[in-house]
Amino acid sequence: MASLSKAFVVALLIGTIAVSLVAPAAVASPTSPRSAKAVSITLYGSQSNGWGFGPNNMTQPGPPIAVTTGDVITFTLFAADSQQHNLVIDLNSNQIEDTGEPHSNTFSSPTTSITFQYTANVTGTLLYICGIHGGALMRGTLTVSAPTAPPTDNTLLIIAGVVVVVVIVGAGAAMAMRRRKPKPPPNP
Ligand SMILES: [Cu+2]
Repeated sequence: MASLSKAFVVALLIGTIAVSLVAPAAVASPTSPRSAKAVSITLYGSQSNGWGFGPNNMTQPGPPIAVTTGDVITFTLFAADSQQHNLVIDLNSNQIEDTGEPHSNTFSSPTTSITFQYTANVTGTLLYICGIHGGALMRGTLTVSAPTAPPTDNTLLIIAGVVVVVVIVGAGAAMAMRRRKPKPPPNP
């Protein structure tokens, strides 16, 4: 009987080791940081027509832009009307460029672009505007949404649990079979 309970303890140990090996990986996977996405947006600006993704579809307000917090946006900027503009991330949505708000250099060419990179680290509904002409003439919404949590992957934990159950059931079955084993025939 002592050897049987020993077998059971060994089975439990194996199961425990299996769980301890697998569980940290299962717990770690959902917390791994989401990698930032690169987003490319081309904007054409015009004092009289607002903003557009192309030179022939500018509107005021311009097209809404939606990204996820942490995304790195690269704006490619043209001035459809050959006037001087700049692109401002209007963090407080007051439609004017405030000190400290991210902004591009000025641009004035309908054919030669400049680029402006902005990492969307402010979550919320913001505006993009022209700092020279103001949001009253040139603006659009920039929606920055918090990333949704990835679904928790419990596959490894489930596998570990199954391993434990199989080991325990197997040990129990082995014990039951040993108990049922008939006594050896008496020596003649
Ligand atoms: Cu402008």
